[in-house]
Amino acid sequence: LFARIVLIAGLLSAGAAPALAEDGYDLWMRYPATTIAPDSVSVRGDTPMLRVAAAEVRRALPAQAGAIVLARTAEVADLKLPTATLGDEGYLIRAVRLNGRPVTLVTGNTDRGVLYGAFALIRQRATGAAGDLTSAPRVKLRVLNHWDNLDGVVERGYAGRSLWDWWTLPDYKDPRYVDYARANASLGINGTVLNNVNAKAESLSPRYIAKAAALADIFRPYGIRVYLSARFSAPIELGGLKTADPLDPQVAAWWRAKADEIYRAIPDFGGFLVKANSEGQPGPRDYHRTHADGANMLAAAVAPHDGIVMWRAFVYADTDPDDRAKQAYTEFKPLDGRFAKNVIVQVKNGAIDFQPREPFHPLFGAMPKTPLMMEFQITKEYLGFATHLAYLGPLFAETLASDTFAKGAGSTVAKVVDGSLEGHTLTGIAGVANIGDDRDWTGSTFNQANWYAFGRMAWDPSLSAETVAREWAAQTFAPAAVAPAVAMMMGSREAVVDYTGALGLAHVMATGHHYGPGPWVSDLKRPEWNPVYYHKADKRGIGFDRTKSGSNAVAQYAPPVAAKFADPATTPPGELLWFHHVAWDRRMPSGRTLWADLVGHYDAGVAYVVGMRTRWDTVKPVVDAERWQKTASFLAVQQREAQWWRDASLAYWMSVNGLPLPAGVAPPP
Ligand code: GCW
Repeated sequence: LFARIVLIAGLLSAGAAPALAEDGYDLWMRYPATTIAPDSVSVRGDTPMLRVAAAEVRRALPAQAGAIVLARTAEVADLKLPTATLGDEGYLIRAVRLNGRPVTLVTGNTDRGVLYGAFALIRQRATGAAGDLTSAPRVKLRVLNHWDNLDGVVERGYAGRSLWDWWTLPDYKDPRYVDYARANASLGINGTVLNNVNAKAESLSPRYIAKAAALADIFRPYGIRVYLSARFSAPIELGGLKTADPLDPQVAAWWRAKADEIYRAIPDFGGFLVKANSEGQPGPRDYHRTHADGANMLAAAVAPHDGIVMWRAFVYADTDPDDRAKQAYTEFKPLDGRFAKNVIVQVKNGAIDFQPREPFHPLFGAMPKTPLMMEFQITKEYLGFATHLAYLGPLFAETLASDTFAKGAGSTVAKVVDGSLEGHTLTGIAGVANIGDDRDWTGSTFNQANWYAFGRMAWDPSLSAETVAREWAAQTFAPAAVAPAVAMMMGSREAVVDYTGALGLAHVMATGHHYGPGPWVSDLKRPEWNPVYYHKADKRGIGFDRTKSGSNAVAQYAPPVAAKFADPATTPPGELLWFHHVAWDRRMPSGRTLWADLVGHYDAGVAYVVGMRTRWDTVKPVVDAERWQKTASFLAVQQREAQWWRDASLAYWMSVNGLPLPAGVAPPP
C-alpha cells in the first residue's frame, strides 16, 4: 500500500499530462508532457477536420511554441501567399504577422491541407527543423491495405489480431480507432482498405457495411476514406444469382445496387480493391472475360458516386509454369487502354512476391494508357516478420528510383506512379499494413518506422530513405539514440538480403509460413511453389535464366533495360541470379568467384546483425527499459536466425555444388 501511495504521489507531482508510454503505443507521436497553452492556438473556421487539427497541435507542441494560427487560405487572402501549387491537399507554414502580432500560420486551400500542415508543423518542431515549409503530395491515393479477415486473423500479420473488432462494431467505437486515424493523418495517408484481398463476400453484407460505416465516420475528420476488398463472386454468394459474369446485365445491376447501398451508408466511400483470378480467388476469367471486363463492370457501379476500382495485377495461377514472373505482364499488357477512367491497376513492386530484393515489376512503364499504382508490402512476410529488424525505406526508394526507360532515360518507376510520365491524374501507392492490436501496433518498435516510411514516401516518392529514417528516429527516441538507430536501420534490409540469399536469389524460404530457410524444398505439388524452381542450383551453377536461352522474361522490359538484364556482365550483381544461371566459379566484380561472393554475403548479413546488437547496447541508458529490452531480445533472435539462414543455406548449396567453403570462412557447426 505504501508503495502505491508513493507511486500515486509521484504521478500527481509529475503534472497532469500522462507519462509517455514505454510500450510504444504512442508511435512517433511522443508528445511532451507540458504542452502549449490552449489559447496560443487559434483556428479560423469550425469544421470537424479543423477541430482535430487544432486539438492535435495543442496536444503536441511544447509550452514555448508561440502563437499558432490554423486557417484556410481563403481566410488569409490578404496575405497574398503563394498558394497556387498547394492543390487540395498541400499546406504552407509561414511566420507572418496577423493583426499586428507575429504568428506561425498553418494554411492550405482546404481543411485537409490545414490538417496535414498541422501535422507537418508538429513533425518540424519535433525533429528540430525550423523555417517556412510548403508541401503538396505527389501521389493522390495513399492507401493502406489491411489483409484483415472478418474473424480477426490478419493474413501475414505479425502484430497481433486485427484492430477492427467486428464483433462490437458498429456500436462500440474503440478509442484506438481514433489513434489509428491520427497516426495515418500525421503521414498523409488518406485511405484504408479494411478487409483482406482474399475477401469474403460477407464483408459487403448490410451488417458489415454498417460496421465499415462506423469506422468511416471516425476516420473522416482525419481525411481517411474507407475502401473495401470485393469478392468477385459476391453476386452469387450474397445475391443468389447464378453467375458473376461481368457482362451479364443482372450481375452489373447487382453491383450497382450494392454500390448504391454502400454509398448510402458511407457517402465518401472510396471504392473497391479486387484480387481476381489469383491464388484461387474468383474473377472474370472464370467466365472467359478479361480483367478489364471485370474491372470496368465494377467501375461502372461506383462511377456515379465518384468511386474507384483498384484492380490488382498480382495474378498467380498455374497458367505460365515456365516462369511465374511473366504472368502479370502477359495478362495485363494487352489490356492497356481498355480500362475505364476510374480504374487503377495495382502492381506489386516486383514480379514474384515481395521478396527481400526484386527487380522492379516489368508492368511499370509498359502500360502507358493505364494508371498504375504501386503495391508495397509493409508487413515483413519474407523479411523476418516482426522479430527481425529490417527498415524498408531503402527497398521502397530503390524500387521508386528504378528506371523503366519507357520514355528514355529518367522514366523512373516514381514517375510512372506519380502520373507525371504519362500525364495521369489518378495516381496511388498502396502498402500492405503491418498493423495489429499489439500495444506497439506493429509488433516491434522498428517496424513502426516502416509504416512511417511508407506514408512519408507515398506523399513524396523522392524522399530519401535516410531522411525519413532520421525523421522517424528523432520523433521516436531521445536525441542521443537517433544516430545509432539510423545507422542500424540503413543497412538492415540489405543485411536480410545477405543472410537469406543475396545476388538475386529469391523465394528460397520455408513453405507456407515463409519464415526461415528452405532452398531445398522440391516436393510441392505445383512446380512454382518450390524454391528449387527459383534458384535452379545444380552442379554447374545457380540462378534462373530469364534471358532468351531461358524464359525470356527480360523481353518484358523496355529495350535498354532488357539489354542490360540480358547480359550477366551488365546486370547489377544484386539481381544477377534473378536473370541468369551462373557458374559457381564465375569471376565477380569483386575478383572472387560467385561461390565465394555468395558465402561472403551470408557472412556479412550475420555480421551486420551482430553490429546492430552492439549499437543497440550503446543506447541502453537513453531508451526506456521496455522498448529497449524488446528490441534487444528481438536482435538476439535475429542473430540466431541469421546464422540459421546462413548455415542451413550453405549446407544445402554445398550438397549441390560439392565445393568446399572458401578459405577464411568457418564451416557451419
Ligand atoms: O504474398 C502472397 C501472400 C498471400 C497473399 C498474396 C497476395 C493476400 O503469401 O498471403 O494473399 O500474396 O498478395 O494476394
